[in-house]
Amino acid sequence: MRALIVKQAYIPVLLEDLINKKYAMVDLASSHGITDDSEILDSAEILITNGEAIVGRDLIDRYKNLKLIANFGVGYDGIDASYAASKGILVTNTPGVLTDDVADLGVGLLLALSRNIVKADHFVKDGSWQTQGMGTFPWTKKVSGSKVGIVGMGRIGSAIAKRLSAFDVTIGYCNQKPVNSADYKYFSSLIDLAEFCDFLIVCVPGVKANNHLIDEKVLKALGPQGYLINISRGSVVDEQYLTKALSNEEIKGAALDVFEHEPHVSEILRSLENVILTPHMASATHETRKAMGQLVFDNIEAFLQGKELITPVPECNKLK
Ligand code: 8YV
Repeated sequence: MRALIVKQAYIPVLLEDLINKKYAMVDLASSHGITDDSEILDSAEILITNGEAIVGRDLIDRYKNLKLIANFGVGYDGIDASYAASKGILVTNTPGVLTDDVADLGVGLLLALSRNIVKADHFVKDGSWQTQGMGTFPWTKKVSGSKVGIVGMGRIGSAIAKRLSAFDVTIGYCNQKPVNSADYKYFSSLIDLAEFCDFLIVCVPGVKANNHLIDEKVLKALGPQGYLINISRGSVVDEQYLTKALSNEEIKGAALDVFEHEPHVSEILRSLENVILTPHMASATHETRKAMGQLVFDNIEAFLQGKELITPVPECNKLK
């Protein structure tokens, strides 16, 4: 058996079908790519992974003939891309095609959180409205005209800002440096941004430098009337402190699509009234997952045909 491609983590069936029609793929998702099968380890050239999986040095070193790691997702923080590049192994991801969906969910979560839409739905469905009467559902927080802080003004942050501009909100952002094209208020300090805004939306990648970027200090600065929305990576937020801050009402509420130990979410966090939790689904629409799958496939094809990769990660530039 010639194991050309190894599936190291979950990928959707539509991508599997594209690959299986033309190539030999071994499914090692359940063991996260780990195997003792020397035939696979000696011959696999391509590893397919996703945004949540880990492809560290150990795993990379096991595969003696590895040439490409193709990531189904834009975030590739689980892949040691610098190490891969140092061994001449290319890495691709799926930027661009999921920007709209992630931004849409970010805005949807902000609206759901501020207007308490999830609880309002339960209030009607469980008969509370009928028993408690008109006007009994608690008032909520106005979005239009409020202040929004965006942490990370990259592709996704910019798409969120563009959407929210239609709500006449004042947008502030924190980024490594000001973005020239952005007509929004720049903050060099994350604490100042958190103090300024009503809603803080996290849009930075889950790289090591951003680990627990949203910590006790930032949440304290956001304050008892502030809301946090995270659609980037769980690792960016100190989830333990956030849980405490939500329990003690140090902040008003949070909407989270990503978590530190997915799919595990602590019982305390799950039991809180002031949170909306979704299962890392920001890019999970039929249209976008199809586009992501196609992009992974096109990168693989480009690689196998000796053409230029479509979306290599920046670490690969050193290989040029
Ligand atoms: C996916 C993601 O959930 O693109 C990313 O970085 O986290 C998501 O789009 C993931 O890659 C699919 O498993």
